[in-house]
Amino acid sequence: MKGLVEKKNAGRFIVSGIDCVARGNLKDNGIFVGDKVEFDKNQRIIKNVLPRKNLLIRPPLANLDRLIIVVAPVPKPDFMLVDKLLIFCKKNNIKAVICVNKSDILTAQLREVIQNTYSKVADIIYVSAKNGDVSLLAEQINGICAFAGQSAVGKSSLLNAMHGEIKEQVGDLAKKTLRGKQTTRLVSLYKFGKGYIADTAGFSKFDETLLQIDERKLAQFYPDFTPYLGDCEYLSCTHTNEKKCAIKNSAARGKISALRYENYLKIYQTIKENKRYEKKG
Ligand SMILES: Nc1nc2c(ncn2[C@@H]2O[C@H](COP(=O)(O)OP(=O)(O)O)[C@@H](O)[C@H]2O)c(=O)[nH]1
Ligand SMILES: [Mg+2]
Ligand SMILES: [Zn+2]
Repeated sequence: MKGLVEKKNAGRFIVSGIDCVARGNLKDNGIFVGDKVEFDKNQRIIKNVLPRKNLLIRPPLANLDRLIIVVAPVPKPDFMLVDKLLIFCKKNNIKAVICVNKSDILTAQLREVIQNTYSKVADIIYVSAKNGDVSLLAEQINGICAFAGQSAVGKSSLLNAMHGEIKEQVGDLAKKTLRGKQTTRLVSLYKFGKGYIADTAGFSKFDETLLQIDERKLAQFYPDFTPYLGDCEYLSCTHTNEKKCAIKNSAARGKISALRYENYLKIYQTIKENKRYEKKG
């Protein structure tokens, strides 16, 4: 039968609630939390790993479906981080959801900035862990989900607030573990609503994903640029300083968010410089 690897520790795996080991010909380090596997329930043996939609290195996690990118009025949003996470999601076939927490102190102005910047790029939801206003977030938990975002935006608070929201399903959800008190690098999946939440310290290595992207293909990871890409004068347009660049001109006319475009230019340069450095070094 088929199951999901929910936990992994020292050669043992929890597959859909059942303690298993891997069949002899399967290497333990080739099976990841999030893997869908074929296993023998009675013998408690994993027989086969099914094809993955993605595999992340840090955190070590397979088949991530959704990344909840949390931002808040305080600390001041780091839109560059959001943009990088969005590229990471696009590259790895992960659905991105922007979750604006601390709605209780959100100004109309910041709300407008967030809408103008991201409404064409990701689903945006507004919640408040403080007010227990988290039902929109709970509804978003579908498939394998993880949280990302700056420190102190309220990720732990949101998980705790949702804990109350979905009472009947959380028997398995260890509150303490989700608070990030775990010292190991191991990831576990916790059943939550219609899906799972990956209990992970964060996405420390997503910058490496950016380096795997050719800077000349970077614009392909910007869904908000897509409608205009065909209008650049040159097929090989880098969308940086070409005169008749539809992306640059759309950003100047406000059809594309100026903030998104500025960050695109910075990320483009970073990738390019890092590559030059790698070649030299
Ligand atoms: N005003 C307000 N404060 C919040 C909200 N959610 C969390 N906080 C506060 O933000 C701070 C950081 O929260 P925490 O959950 O530890 O953030 P994390 O680092 O992302 O896990 C704490 O002082 C929380 O009380 C909210 O919805 N509204
Ligand atoms: Mg936390
Ligand atoms: Zn262009």
